Amino acid sequence: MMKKYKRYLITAALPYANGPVHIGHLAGVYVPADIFVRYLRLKGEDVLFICGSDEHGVPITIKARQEKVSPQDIVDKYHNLIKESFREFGISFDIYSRTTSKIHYQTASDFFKTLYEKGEFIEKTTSQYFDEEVNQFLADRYIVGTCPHCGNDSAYGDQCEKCGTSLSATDLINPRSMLSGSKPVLKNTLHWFLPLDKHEKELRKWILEEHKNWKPNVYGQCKSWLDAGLQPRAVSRDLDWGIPVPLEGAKGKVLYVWFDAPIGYISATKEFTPEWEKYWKQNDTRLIHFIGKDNIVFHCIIFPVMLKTHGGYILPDNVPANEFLNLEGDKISTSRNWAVWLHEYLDDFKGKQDVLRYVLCATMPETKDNDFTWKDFQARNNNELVAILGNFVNRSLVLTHKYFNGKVPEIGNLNDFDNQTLNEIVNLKQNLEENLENFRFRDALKAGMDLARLGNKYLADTEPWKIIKTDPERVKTILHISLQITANLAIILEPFLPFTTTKLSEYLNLGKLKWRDAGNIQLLKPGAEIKEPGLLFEKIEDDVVEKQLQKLQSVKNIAVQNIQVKPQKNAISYDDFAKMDIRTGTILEASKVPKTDKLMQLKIKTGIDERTVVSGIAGYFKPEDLMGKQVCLLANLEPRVIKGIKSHGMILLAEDSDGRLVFVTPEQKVSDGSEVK
Ligand code: B3M
Ligand code: ZN
Repeated sequence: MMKKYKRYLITAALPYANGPVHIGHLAGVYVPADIFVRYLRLKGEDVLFICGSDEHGVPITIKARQEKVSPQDIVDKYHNLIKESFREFGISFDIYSRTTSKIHYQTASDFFKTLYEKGEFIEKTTSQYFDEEVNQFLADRYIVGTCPHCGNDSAYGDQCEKCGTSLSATDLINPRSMLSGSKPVLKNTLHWFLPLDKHEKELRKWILEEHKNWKPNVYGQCKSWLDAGLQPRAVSRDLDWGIPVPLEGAKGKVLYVWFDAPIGYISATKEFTPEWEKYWKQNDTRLIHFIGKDNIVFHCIIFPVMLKTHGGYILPDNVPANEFLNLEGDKISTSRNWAVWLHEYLDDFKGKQDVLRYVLCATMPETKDNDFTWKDFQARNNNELVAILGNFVNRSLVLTHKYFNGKVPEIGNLNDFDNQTLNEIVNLKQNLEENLENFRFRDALKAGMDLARLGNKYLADTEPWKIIKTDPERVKTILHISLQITANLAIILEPFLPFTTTKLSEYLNLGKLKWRDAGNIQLLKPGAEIKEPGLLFEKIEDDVVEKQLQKLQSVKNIAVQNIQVKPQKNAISYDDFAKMDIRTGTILEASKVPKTDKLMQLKIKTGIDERTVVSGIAGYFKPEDLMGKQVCLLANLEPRVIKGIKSHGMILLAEDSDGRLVFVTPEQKVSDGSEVK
């Protein structure tokens, strides 16, 4: 059972207000958070559910430039769209605030000032790229250049999206400003750094010793960060969009978005209740952050350091981050419009919020990335929601109206099957409870659906419609038990399917039940009237799914039409080309480079020798698929050390317009070392 806390403070990651919410956000963060909060409320717990729009940061300024509007216009548009679509989808925040609110500006500024006055920051002057044409320092995403590791010429100042290496802007070869295209110059600028390294020892104890119960994907990522050694982290930026650094002489500098955003949880709580400190400052509050895996370091390392340094705040008891959801086998991408947007789903599938809640929970990427397909969406709706849950509820209520005038019949003598069925109701409730309390949402939902399966089987095996003429007393008992099961479903499925269980409770004339009522086999009294049921779910036909698949296909087609084939590079002489020595080779071994997302270490037989090559392909291929593959290799590229590994050469790959990487290989097998001319 959960450790007893007086109250719960549940936060959900603040979505960037530079675009709509999609199914990846929902499966990763908001559906699990809402399920957990609804469960706590059903248990009668004192719980606050906090969220809001994250309205600062460079992505918003980039979007504003693209759309030739102000950043405020962007955040106003998307904040309202996001807030409304969450409401319509039943994500039951107590408050959905925003980080451009006055209370947030005040709270974040005060928070920074407290740390500053405690002397907690390191003040450091660093040299940053500055665009003299637009007279502005360049944030990492505003600088592009050639990646020193893989040669990608559109690497950003903070990361090369092709090989995944994290970079600092000064690593880039031929850096260019995204604002003016000009070559930026390095200029000194003062910033404030949070000394994470100073807290490494305490963090190791707090996480690695005191929170071994955190999900393995979260615990593992924190351990990697700690083992790699923490560095001081800048908490300010040279930007004109954000919360101004509240210090004299800090003109043109704002709080780094990842410093200000988590404080948004606090300011939103303040906005919601004057009793906010009870939730944030008392140890009998359980704080839980629901986030996606890309936010783990900010919620498990950086924000806790901020809270501890400030003093007086509690720390999160758990951070059950989910992995990512893909769509039809491809990564969801806002920029490529490869997504199922929540507001569009709500338009296309009116009244079917619970179908999506159900599918996203049943396929939730709890421990590894998972895939959403429209075919699976249709199958789960038709074969599970309609055929099991809807069918069972419908038969129980319709037969009660048909045989007993819509009144709950008396229960008679019970046989073994009856008793087994009644006992199973309690077991399934306990199973669901135990899974939910351990953030195993898929298993919890399965336990809930197993109760509907139990009811379906009970009716199918007792066949009341066959014995109504010969043994109406027996039919009374069967339908009495079936109705008690439907009443239990109305409670235990509420966290997952709130719209459906509201309807079911109305049909059964059940008042507002509590979690403790589940497992009770006398929720409905004999003689109580129940309503004629409507259909809880309806079949989704092939044409509905086809329409969604066509919508995605048209996204793909537009992407193909918009292919921006890169302009040809400057002409070179034959002699320049002749200097390159390209050979065929065979991959003997392949393994991922630890602590990187996309680097692979390869051992290649080149006919000349066997050598190590590091390549940015781990995000595209599995090591086991590469063994024995013949490749082309630029053999005489000067060796370079990448993540501590000496790499001798470069594998040749073709990058398709949709970002896929394909090996350039001879069309027939040739001997290793064959020259490519
Ligand atoms: N705005 C969401 C993201 O990284 C980020 C979360 C902030 S929670 C304080 O997609
Ligand atoms: Zn790269």
